[in-house]
Amino acid sequence: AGPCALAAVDLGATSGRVMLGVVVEGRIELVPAHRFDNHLVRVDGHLCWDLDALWTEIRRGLRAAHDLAVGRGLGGLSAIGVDSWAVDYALVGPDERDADGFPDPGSGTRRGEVIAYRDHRTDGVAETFAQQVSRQRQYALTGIAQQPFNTLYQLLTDDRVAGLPAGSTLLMLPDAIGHLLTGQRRTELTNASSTGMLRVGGDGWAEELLAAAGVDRDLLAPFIAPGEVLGTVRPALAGKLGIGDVPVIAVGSHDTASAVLAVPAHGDGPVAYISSGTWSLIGLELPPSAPTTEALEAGFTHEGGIDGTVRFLKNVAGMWLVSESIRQWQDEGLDVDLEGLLAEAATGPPARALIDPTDPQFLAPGRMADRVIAAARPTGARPSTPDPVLTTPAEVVRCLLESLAQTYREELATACRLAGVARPERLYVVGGGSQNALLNQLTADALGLEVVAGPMEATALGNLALQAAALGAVPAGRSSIRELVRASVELETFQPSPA
Ligand code: LRH
Repeated sequence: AGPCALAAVDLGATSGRVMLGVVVEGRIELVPAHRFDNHLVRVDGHLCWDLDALWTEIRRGLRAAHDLAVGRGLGGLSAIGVDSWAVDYALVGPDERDADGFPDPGSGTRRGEVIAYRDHRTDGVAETFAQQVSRQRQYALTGIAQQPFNTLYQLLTDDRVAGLPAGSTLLMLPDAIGHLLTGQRRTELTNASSTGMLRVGGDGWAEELLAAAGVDRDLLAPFIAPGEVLGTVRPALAGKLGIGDVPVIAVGSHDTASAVLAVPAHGDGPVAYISSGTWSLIGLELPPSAPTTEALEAGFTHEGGIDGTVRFLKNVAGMWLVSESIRQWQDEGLDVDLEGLLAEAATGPPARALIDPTDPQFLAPGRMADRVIAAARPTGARPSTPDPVLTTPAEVVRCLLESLAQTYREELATACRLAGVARPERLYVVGGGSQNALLNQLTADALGLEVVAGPMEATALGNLALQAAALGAVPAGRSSIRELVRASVELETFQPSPA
């Protein structure tokens, strides 16, 4: 097949991007078409995402990607795929009808804001719901870790749902963008698993949970599997963007599903990875298995992946801890940035104190550095060090990175023990956080394992690679997609220090 041009819409909690992927001779060349900021906004007392602003940037990005493709003599885009963070959703009203009663797909408007998963509205909801359906029963049904922000718990507090007119739909964020693009309403399966309402294995909704939570089945759109065509860009929109009738392909729309697809691993054995960004998602890619009580207690989840795989992983607060701390210092007028702090932390002494990055107290935004300093406990060697043991921003950053590395060591060991798999030979770190050389080295040292870092744009690459496979531009299947990834990117390897 000749070269083809694909666009990945890839939304992260702090930034979004539209990437052009040019597939040629077994490689994907990644060309940034448009990057934009994303951040939480407060509306009516809730933390929300500004979907209107994101939609404006997405359209700009698609036009830019199309222009880049044309500039390369590729004629335009052959497909588009969308991924974002999981669990959050839009409520979309029914489509308008014309004078003859025919619906106009894509005309249904959003009802209210997209409330963000870090909002306080779900405080205590999971605990209350567990009195109705036990934690064990929920876990046996879905295999999903009971985090406060699961879509199920968000829905339980969402008083807007009761007032929705017939024909309204809950669309997960990438599905809502798919609806804006094509007018089609579908629920992509990898992201559906993040709701905490899908049966483990992904063969349908856990009806028992829907009934217990009072979730109306009609609110949920039919499923679509990654690799299937969602639809074609609506003619009016395609006309405005000047991009023609481009198909939108469902990808692993949960960003972590796309990221793990782009892990540059060889072979079929269990792959150990960290998808490192706002969160550090650490775990194993496994065949499906029944969720166990031990895994529930250890906080591990079974997210639905590509090719029927399961992402058996734990959510560890990742670069969020660092970026939120930096936001506090900058608000206080300190002249600090990530690059400078990492350089200082790398040459500074080892951390004198550590925190637990899985502690839910770090979920909410605001005054992160203060919370870290208050929570930090002196490391074993100096238990009597008086508080506070962290004083400078670089010390806080060093504490956060060492805390992450220690947590990775514990959680990977737990994952292997629970899954009954041997300790892996190496750990793959993908995503924006894989650029953090200090963290990679600390991780290699803490685990005593080789760390392979990259690709940085794993979510976009996984998104593009699945589109390419769906179009037949590259062979389908995880191992050929990973071969394509390896041929497309430069990786860096970190060996554990001899000491
Ligand atoms: C990472 C991520 C993660 C989810 C969280 C809500 O972006 O999708 O996999 O747990 O956001």
